[in-house]
Amino acid sequence: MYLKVAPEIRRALQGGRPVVALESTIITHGMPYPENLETARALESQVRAGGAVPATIAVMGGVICAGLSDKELEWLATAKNVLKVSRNDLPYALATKKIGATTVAATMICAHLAGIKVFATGGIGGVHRGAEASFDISADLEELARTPVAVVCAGAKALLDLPKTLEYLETRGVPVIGYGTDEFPAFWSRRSGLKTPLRLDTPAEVARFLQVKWELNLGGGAMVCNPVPEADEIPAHDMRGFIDSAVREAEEYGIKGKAVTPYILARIVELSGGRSLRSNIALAQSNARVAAEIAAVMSL
Ligand code: PSU
Ligand code: MN
Repeated sequence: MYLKVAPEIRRALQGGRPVVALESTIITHGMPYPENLETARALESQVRAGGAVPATIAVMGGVICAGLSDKELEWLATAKNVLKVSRNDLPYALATKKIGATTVAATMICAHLAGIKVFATGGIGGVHRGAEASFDISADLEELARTPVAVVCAGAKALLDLPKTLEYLETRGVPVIGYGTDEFPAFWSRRSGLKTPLRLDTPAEVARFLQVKWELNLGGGAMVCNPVPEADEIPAHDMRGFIDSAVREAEEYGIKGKAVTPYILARIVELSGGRSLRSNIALAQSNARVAAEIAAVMSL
């Protein structure tokens, strides 16, 4: 009723062909223009190159749109005052017919409504540093525990408290899979010093794992952690200074709630002279490709 699925995607889903969902908050709140638009297009191309149909998801005119035209992508990438929509504000964006970009949590919900099982993004939200005082824990984690969609990402953004993020995921029963790695990737960096609880090495292994999980009716999704390609990574020790400064500033300026992550990401792009942005773009593309390969095996 509140869902509009683009014809190409509807046909693919009906024919049992692979589809990969893509989020829109990365476009509106995660990257500056014009890199955001270039990335949105590049992610769709990567999904196609991997053998699947891309479904970028956003809320417009009171409906959830699964699959955006190039004009709509361009419009989102340049629009001001787009809502960042998570589970809590999805009905608000629909009821008021506002333009909303979906976060990982909201994209999972919408993908599930549309019947899409695999979703690619850059990095998920998680437990923020200082969460013991601020209680700032991304709704992405609860969604992973609840909604049966596999999220291919480069781990959680390293501006977060990664050990606490892993603990939270474990408590909520979310499988965290290192894709071809034993280590939990730290978004811009391949290494975090933390182990991933599980490891799988091929799209077929991930597809089989998901089949078993969902046949068991365990509920919830899974996190497939694909480290940033070596050529595009920024070693953790190069990132540390930028992250610390950006997190400290966000605190000093009293940035709160859903504004925290976009603020810190944008500051890190500035502080790193654009280096973090290039790495973010590359890792998101790599994730889109892997997600397509997994979706392709799943529909065999
Ligand atoms: N990954 C990126 N860039 C982003 C995000 C993820 O590479 O901008 C967004 C996602 O939409 C994610 C959100 O769901 O940041 C997390 O926000 P919060 O910490 O407020 O839950
Ligand atoms: Mn938050």
